Amino acid sequence: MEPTIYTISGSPRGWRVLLGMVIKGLDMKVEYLSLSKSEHKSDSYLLINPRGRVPSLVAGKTVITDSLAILSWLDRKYPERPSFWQQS
Ligand SMILES: N[C@@H](CCC(=O)N[C@@H](CS)C(=O)NCC(=O)O)C(=O)O
Repeated sequence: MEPTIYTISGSPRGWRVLLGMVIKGLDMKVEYLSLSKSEHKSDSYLLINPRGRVPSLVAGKTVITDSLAILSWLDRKYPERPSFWQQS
């Protein structure tokens, strides 16, 4: 299943993940939640992240609710262009 990133426009932690996607050359689905409508506190989003925070990644049964953990997961799933410096 195609990974989906949930974020809010202007979220610094969301930017962190979107920037990581750009660095890695990934074109993934991004769902923008409305801050003014509190969509990050909606019942449906709280099923993804009970803390009601963004960003989150959903890929099949995999749900990750922290920006650095998302970047780490993306690096393992798409290792071609690593985000993190690796010692050889
Ligand atoms: N440790 C989390 C922090 C996530 C976080 O605090 N996100 C903020 C936006 S940058 C948020 O969702 N704030 C909304 C709220 O707390 O209601 C991460 O790095 O992903």
